[in-house]
This record gives sequence, C-alpha cells and structure tokens, in this order.
Amino acid sequence: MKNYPSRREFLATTAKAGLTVGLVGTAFSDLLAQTAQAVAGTGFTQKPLPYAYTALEPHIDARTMEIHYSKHAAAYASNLRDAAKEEGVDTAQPLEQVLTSISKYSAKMRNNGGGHYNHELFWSILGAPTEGGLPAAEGVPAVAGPDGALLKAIKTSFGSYEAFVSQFETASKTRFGSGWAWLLVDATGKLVVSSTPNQDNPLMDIAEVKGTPILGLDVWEHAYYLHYQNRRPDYVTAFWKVVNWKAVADRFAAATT
Ligand code: MN3
Repeated sequence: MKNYPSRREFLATTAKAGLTVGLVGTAFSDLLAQTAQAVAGTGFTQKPLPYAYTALEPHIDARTMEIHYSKHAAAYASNLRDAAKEEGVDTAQPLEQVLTSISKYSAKMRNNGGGHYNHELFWSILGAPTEGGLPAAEGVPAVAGPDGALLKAIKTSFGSYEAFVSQFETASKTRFGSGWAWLLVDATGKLVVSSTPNQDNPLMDIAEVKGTPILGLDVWEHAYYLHYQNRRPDYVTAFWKVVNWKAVADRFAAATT
C-alpha cells in the first residue's frame, strides 16, 4: 500500500496549511512517510458530482442520485467538519490520515469520516452505462470491463474476472444491514474483496481486512430502495453496467506504484 504525493503536491498542501516554516530541519522522506496513506488526498468537503444525476439511468435513477448526493452524502461531509472542529483535527491534511488511525477518534468521526470518504470514492468510480441509458456526453463514460495491469492483477488474485465478480457480488449481497463491498489492494499488493458494516472502510485501523480501496459499492438501502425496493441483488447486478473502470485502474495504479 504505497501512495506518496509528489513533492510539488506535498509542498502545495503544506504551504496552504501554513506549515512551510515547520518543514525546516525535517527530512522530506519523513514527511512523505507521514502522508504515505494519502490516496489522491480526499478533502473534508464534497467535490461536485462528475456527471448529471440522470447519467447512470436506468441502472441508478436520477432521484436516488439526487437524494443520495445532495442529502445523505452532504450530511456526512457536514458532520465530518463538525467532528473535526470538535476534536481539533486539521482539515488541510488528507482525510485518509485520520481514517488510518480512526480508533483514536470519536464514533462521530468514524461514521462521518468514513461516510464522506466512501461516497467520494463511490461517485468517482461510476460512469454512464455503455449500453442503454443516456448518451455518454451527459456523463463520464463507463468502460465495459477492466483491462491492462488491473485485469492482469484481478486474474492473478482471483483466477478470473468472473470469479472476482462472483466474490464481489456475494460480499455485497450478504453484508447484513447497511454497509459496503470493496475491492482493495492489501499490504502485499494483492487484490482482495471484503465488506464492511455501516460507513467503515478498509483504510481504517479497525477494519478486519485492511488496504487501499479501489472500487466500492454502497449497499445501504438509501442507495437503491426507490428503484429496487428490497431487491438488493438486482441493484448489485446492475452496478457492473455503470462502473467506470478507467477510474478504478487509476486508483489501482496509484495504490501500487
Ligand atoms: Mn450512501
């Protein structure tokens, strides 16, 4: 699990945080080590959704996307900033830094820090369906499946793409109550499927299976109930139609180089 920001990005971040003076006399490699968990540096505020609410139809409907992004996810971000204020957490650091030592923080930080991170990742790995739905121009086009180094790693870790899909679907369908299914890169660089309850995720020090998530599926009822009601398995199957595999491949590359 290696994720080092470039020196330029690192200096830009620290300068913004007013910490540049503090760098004097500290080895740059030590500072890099401190930020080694940063996965593209998730902030403490919501990024704009990278496509229209309608972009994922018919697989994920616009009303669900609107409520999910503008109400549920917005609340996690807002409550995370409240928790950061209450617990004296520097919001200029990547959120990943907090998540990797989440056992030291409150339940409010765990639930909302995880909630915000998980949704930011989720929006980023979705894209307009390759078949059906609206024209790709209205959203980031999804890719039919993984290729290149990611596909090779999936085959090495699971035997085949189909075996990976089956394992991921089982994790999604059998997660009791609310939670997430994940494809993650573990400490040895291997791809692993896991699931977590509530808003926990594999970055957290309390997670049973730890690593860097590169693909996640929200299986809370709020993510699918309007369109699929109790049929979580149908939502899980439809998910593959709207995965932006280019974004997953970028996360894989960042987690393994
Ligand atoms: Mn959700």
